[in-house]
Amino acid sequence: MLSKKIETALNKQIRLEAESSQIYLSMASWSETKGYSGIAEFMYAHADEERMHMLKIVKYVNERGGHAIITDLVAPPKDFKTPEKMFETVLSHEIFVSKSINDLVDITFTEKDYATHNFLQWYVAEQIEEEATARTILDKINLIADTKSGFYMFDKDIKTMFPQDQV
Ligand code: OFO
Repeated sequence: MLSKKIETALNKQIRLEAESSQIYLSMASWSETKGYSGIAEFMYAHADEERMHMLKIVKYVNERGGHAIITDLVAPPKDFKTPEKMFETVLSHEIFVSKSINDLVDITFTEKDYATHNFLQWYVAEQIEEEATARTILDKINLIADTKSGFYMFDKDIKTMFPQDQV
């Protein structure tokens, strides 16, 4: 049985994962309208992955005798200016999510909930991957430094970096 404190913290994380999914869905849509088809595919896949992160917690909370709450969500931005700025947002968002997961892990210690601690280890590892992917993409974008042909190659290349490859 989950303590109230853990249940509340996990519900907060459910909402954050759902909002992450919406942010990446909005990025996918923006990219598609700008003709960045590779980036759009990457972002659609990333949005699905975040939804899966959310669902895993929903099921865990209910399985442990809690109640996973599905709430309204903060609307994501709809314009991301440039792919570079967009991926900077991805990186800072993932750093924010990692901090939230770390705070959750801290609570499992104070609540002595080692099952939830164990459950969260998957997310700890996943966040390392997600931050690394965002950094790699930003490095690639910086390397091509706005050349049209370089960007064309990058947009093709990113299709091989789908987030679900890491799962
Ligand atoms: Fe990209 O974050 Fe989920 O966990």
